[in-house]
Amino acid sequence: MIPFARIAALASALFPLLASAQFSPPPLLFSGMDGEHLLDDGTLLPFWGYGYVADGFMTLPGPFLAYEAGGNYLLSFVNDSPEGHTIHLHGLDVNQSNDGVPSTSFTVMPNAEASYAFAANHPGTYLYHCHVTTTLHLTMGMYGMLLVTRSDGTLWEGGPAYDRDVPLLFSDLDRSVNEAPTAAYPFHTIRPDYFMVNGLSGASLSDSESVAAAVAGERVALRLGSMAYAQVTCRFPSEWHAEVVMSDGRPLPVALSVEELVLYPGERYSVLIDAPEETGTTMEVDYISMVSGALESTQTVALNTTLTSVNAPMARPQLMAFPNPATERIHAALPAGRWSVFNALGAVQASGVAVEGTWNIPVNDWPPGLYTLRHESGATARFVVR
Ligand SMILES: [Cu+2]
Repeated sequence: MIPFARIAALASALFPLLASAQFSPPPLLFSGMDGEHLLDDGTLLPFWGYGYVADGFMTLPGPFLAYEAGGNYLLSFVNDSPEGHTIHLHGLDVNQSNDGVPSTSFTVMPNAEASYAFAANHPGTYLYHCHVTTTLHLTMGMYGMLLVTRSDGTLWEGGPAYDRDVPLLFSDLDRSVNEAPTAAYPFHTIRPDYFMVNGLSGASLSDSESVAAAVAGERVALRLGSMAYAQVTCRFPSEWHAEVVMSDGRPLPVALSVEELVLYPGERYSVLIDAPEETGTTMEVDYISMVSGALESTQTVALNTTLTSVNAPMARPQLMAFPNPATERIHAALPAGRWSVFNALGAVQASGVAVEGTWNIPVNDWPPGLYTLRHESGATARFVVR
């Protein structure tokens, strides 16, 4: 397999504007404080976060970013919110002025745009997050994962070859904080009560066919990172043959075969697994309170191994919404899974869970304008209502 195809596949899965063959740095991000995240029970929870300017909406977690090792990059964002924010590149070797810590570098004020320069010298798994009033801005949703990958299909120079990256970002939140952030003080009383992998929880996570997907027989690199308050313990099924090979963006001297792996807040690991023939084998993720030691939640990630080629469905399925413009109803051939429609201001206009077949919803009472339909796989379609 051409290693480049893997990076292009990853890139196209993670950012829609990079579906072309050429690997290039991610496009401009924006920060906002008016996001709405669809919870597993169908309610919408306010969040702060990051999104692509070209998309116009934010995601929780923020966009997955991928860079090719060896390059020098600028990560840019525009602050489209009423308060200052930053991006701290957690674990990357940046100089002080690009570190995103307000007191030692700079804060990006409302309506300002800024760039962070970094050299992607060490392939690995990293995180990024806002560093302004970090406890609050982080629990509100201002974080994401960043990968530095190699073009030759190995994890590091002289390291093991593999076929596919599967990023899994663990996080949690306290719903009462997201609903009333100004009442979040004192921060030591924050007690997360919603536990996520890549922003999904409960049935929306365990039923997802796009969170972890591979071709049976592939060597898969699980890119694990934790932004949770809780201690996270991953329990891998024996048929995955899980091997920890990297920690915090550096190779381990010796690969460790594991059935369990503990991640503390801010930690990252790369774990190689063999995608089994059987589809739907599951990894359990325990969230354990670091205050009380109690098990707070167990989330389930199912590995979908029904992919039949190296590119699908990592290549974003193309969504087509019709008729466009729409006046009465909008239709789309939507795969099963959660969907949202965002208006031109990035607010959720409608959301739900598609079962299968042809999806359609009424738009006759919607304000005229441009809307974006987004499926949980990351696929999007734009349409006009008038
Ligand atoms: Cu912030």
